[in-house]
Amino acid sequence: MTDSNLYRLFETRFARQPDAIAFEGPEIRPYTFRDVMEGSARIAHLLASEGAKPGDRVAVQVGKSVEAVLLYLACLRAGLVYLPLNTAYKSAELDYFISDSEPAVVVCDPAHESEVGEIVAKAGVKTLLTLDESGNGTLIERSAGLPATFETVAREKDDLAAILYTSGTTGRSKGAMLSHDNLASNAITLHRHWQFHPGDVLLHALPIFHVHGLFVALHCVFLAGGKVIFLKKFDSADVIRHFPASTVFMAVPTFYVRLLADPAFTRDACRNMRLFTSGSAPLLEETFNAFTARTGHVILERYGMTEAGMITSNPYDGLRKAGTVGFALDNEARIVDDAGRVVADGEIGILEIRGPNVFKGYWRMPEKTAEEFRPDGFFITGDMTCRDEDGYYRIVGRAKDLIISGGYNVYPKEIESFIDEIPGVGESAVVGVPHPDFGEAVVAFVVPGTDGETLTAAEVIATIKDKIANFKVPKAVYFVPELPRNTMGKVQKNQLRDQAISAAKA
Ligand code: MLC
Ligand code: AMP
Repeated sequence: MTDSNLYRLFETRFARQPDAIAFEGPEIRPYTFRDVMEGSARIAHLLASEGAKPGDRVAVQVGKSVEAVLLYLACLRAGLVYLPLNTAYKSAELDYFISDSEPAVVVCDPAHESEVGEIVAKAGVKTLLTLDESGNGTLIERSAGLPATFETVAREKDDLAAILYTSGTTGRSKGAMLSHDNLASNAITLHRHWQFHPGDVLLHALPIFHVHGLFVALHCVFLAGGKVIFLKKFDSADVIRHFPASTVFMAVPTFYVRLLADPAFTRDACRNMRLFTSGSAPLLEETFNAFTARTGHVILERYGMTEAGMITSNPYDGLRKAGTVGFALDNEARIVDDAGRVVADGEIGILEIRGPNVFKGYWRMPEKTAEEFRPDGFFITGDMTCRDEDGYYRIVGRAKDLIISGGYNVYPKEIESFIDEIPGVGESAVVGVPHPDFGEAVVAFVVPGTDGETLTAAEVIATIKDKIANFKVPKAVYFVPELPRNTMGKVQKNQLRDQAISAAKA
């Protein structure tokens, strides 16, 4: 069997320069590639000694630290399936992810140990370990004395490397299963396409529990053997301070909006940069143009999703067109109409893709998986797309009822079901409206029930804030006597969106 373990690919680069710096940053000590290899080996030993076997899941909800990255690499090495969870998720959300994925090990922040402990006990998970944002916790204490080498477990191409939950249009989140080859093929493609090289310094300000910050950013720099300047979170002033020592920056559009609002963000600050990429949400043309005017750099916009990593990208050499996401990467792409026929250039349809980067299906949801694939193996992205006369793809909308706020996905159905449970609520509808910072913001419309005359917007917000991740909480709640419906009884969300935009202006 040829070994397709993704870590092997990284290790060839790490081992070439063990004493070079892999990670550094204002809030962390420097880590060499030797530290990365040895630290991940120790954690792999600990996980294996806890009885976690290849194919078992390791669910992780921890703050951003290099140790969290080492934990990810340790899972790859031990053949375990890494399952990162957004730190904003609350108990009810966590409960679902843990009971659905049945992990062998859960790693959480020590501050949440008792509440996660209850969930873990209920789900029958054997091992709970802790890791805080400074890289301390039982995960590190208990692995510290273990051997610094580990025989990386051989994996086949289709063996799972990670499961990332994406919310479902029907409310229940779905675990996208990503194989070693899904991740490796995409990493190799991006490394080549974006011309990564050993001298690269990636300024990393994204969270590391989603595809963008974890796979896209880190895999490119790992394959290059470059260095990461590791920031705990995005802050304009910090980022600007570190640009002169960096060459590459990957961002969601909100980062660029915030940078442009800061007068300290200048052409001079970007003097050593070679690449700025944008994705996870649409980049407004005005942001794209303002960025070029300010810095002289042209943002490279790319498009992707959890289920497939990066799908299209503007060219590294060649015209990067505002409002487009460039050309298909190493996957096939076609745009089809409702009847499944390929549309002509310039016409809008749904983008479908097929290739080595496309995931293996949703965890324990064969029907959902089947619904989202065509018989010939193309995956239906749900993104409304058109291809222009030069072959560039434009994402023009979404067929799926999805809001993307600051790069995070919010599915209205999930929020509506939480709101509907509040006493005094008759029914609700959630829509996304344009937001200057987050691109889109979540707002809710509530029809009070018979017992809901005194219910207030503040009460609705406060009630669901306890239950769901903060970024999903509506920024505004409007009360209406009824929801606008078409003759089929379907809620007319476009009308609600217009209503919310007018209300915000008033
Ligand atoms: C934070 N808040 C948000 C929010 N982020 N509200 C809506 N949308 C968001 N994205 C809320 C908080 O709940 C809080 O509310 C208030 O804003 C301030 O919180 P904060 O923690 O101080 O915010 P901040 O740190 O400034 O975070 C904003 C951000 C962050 C843009 C830096 O959201 C972020 O890092 N986004 C990146 C998301 C990402 O990596 N996506 C990649 C997905 S992968 P309150 O009420 O408590 O005050 C993918 C595939 C692909 O999509 O193609 O890449
Ligand atoms: P996620 O489920 O978090 O992986 O989000 C994937 C979705 O983000 C895609 O299906 C798109 O709707 C959206 N997306 C990602 N990149 C872009 C982009 N550059 N422009 C527009 N939408 C994007």
